Amino acid sequence: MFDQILELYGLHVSDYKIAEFGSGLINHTWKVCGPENYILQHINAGVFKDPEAIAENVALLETYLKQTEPDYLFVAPVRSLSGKYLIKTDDGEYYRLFPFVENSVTITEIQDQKEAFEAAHQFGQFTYLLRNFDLDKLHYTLPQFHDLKLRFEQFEKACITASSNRLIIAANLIKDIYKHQEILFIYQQLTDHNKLPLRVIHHDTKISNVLFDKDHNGLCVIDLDTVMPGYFMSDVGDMLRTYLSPANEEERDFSRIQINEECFYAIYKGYLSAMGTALTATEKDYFTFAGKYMIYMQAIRFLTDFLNGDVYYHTIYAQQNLIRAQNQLTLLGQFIKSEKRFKKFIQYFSFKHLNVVN
Ligand code: GN1
Ligand code: MG
Repeated sequence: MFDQILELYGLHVSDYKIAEFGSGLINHTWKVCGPENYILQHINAGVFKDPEAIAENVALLETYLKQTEPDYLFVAPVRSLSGKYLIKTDDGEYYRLFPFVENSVTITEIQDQKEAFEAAHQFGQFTYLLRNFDLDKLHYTLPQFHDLKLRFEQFEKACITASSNRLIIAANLIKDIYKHQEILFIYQQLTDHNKLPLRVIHHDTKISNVLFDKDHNGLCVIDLDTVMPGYFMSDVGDMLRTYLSPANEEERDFSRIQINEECFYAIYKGYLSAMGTALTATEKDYFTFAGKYMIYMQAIRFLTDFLNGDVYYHTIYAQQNLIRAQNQLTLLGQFIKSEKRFKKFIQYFSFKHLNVVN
C-alpha cells in the first residue's frame, strides 16, 4: 500500500521508514522518515463523506493566506505528481501527505500555562487572520458537526434503539445528561436568534493540533479537516475541555479529573491576545459557557456511541465509550464548580484592560 501511495508523489518507499504517529480517534496517521520527512494521513471516509471538500477548503485557505498574510505558517498538504492535495488508491481509500515541519514538536498533554496560552493564541490567530474570508466559499466538511441540538436528538434516538443491556448500564449517565439539559436550551437561544457570528473555525483544538518550537512557542495549527464555518464556542470550548484537567478523556480514575484554573486564565488571555478586537460582547460573555457546551456535547457523543454499540469512536476495551462519557460528565461537574471564579476573572480582566486602554 505505502509503495503505491508514495509513488503518486514521486517518492520511493525503499528510501523511507514509516511508523505510526499520533493518537486520533478517526483518521490514521504515520510519520514517513527519509531524505525529507513527511506526515501521511489516511482519511476515514466513513466519517468524512466528501474528502474532496477538505482538499478544496485547504486550497482556498492557502491561496487566501498567501495573499493576505505571506509570513503566516500554513501547513498545506504536498501536491501529488498530478497536482492533487488528496490521492485515492486503487482500493478507493483517500490519503494525503504533509511536509513534516522540521524542528517542531507536538505535545499530547499540557505541562504548563505557557503552552495553553500559546495554543489559544494560535487558534485565535487562525480565526482572526481569516476574519474577512468569504465563508460562503467553504464546504461544511462535517455538516452540523457541533450542532448540540442534533447531537441531543441523536442521543435521544439512541436511547430508544439501544439494547436493553446497554440501556440499563447507561441509566445513571442518561439521567445526568438530562440533568444538564439547560446547556442545550442556552445553546438553542444563542443560535436560534443568531446571537453569535459565524467565523472560520478549526473545530478540533486539542493540544496535539498545535506545532510548537523547542522553547514551546506556538508555530502553527494543523489538522485542518474540520475547518469550516462555525462559532467561536467550538474552538474555545474544546480547548477548555481538553486543556484544563491533567487527566484526559481516557482517564478511568475520575478523582484525577480536576480543573487547573490558572490554565483557564491562560486560555482566555491567549485567545484574546489574537481575537480580542474581533470578538463581540456576546462572544466574550459566553466564553465560560463555551466550555460547558463542548464538554457536555462530548459526553453526549460518547454516550450515544455506547448506546449505538460503539460504531463511531475507536475503542480498545468494552464499555470504553461509557467510561469516556462518565469522564466527561465528571469534568463538566468540576468545571461548573469553578465557573463563578472564571466569570469573576473575565470581569476583572476586561475592567483592567479597559483602564489600561483609556
Ligand atoms: C475525534 O479523531 P480525533 O481524536 O481528532 C472527533 C472529535 C472529538 C474527539 C474526541 C471528526 O477527534 O470531534 O472531540 O475525537 N472528531 C470527529 O477525542 O468526530
Ligand atoms: Mg482531528
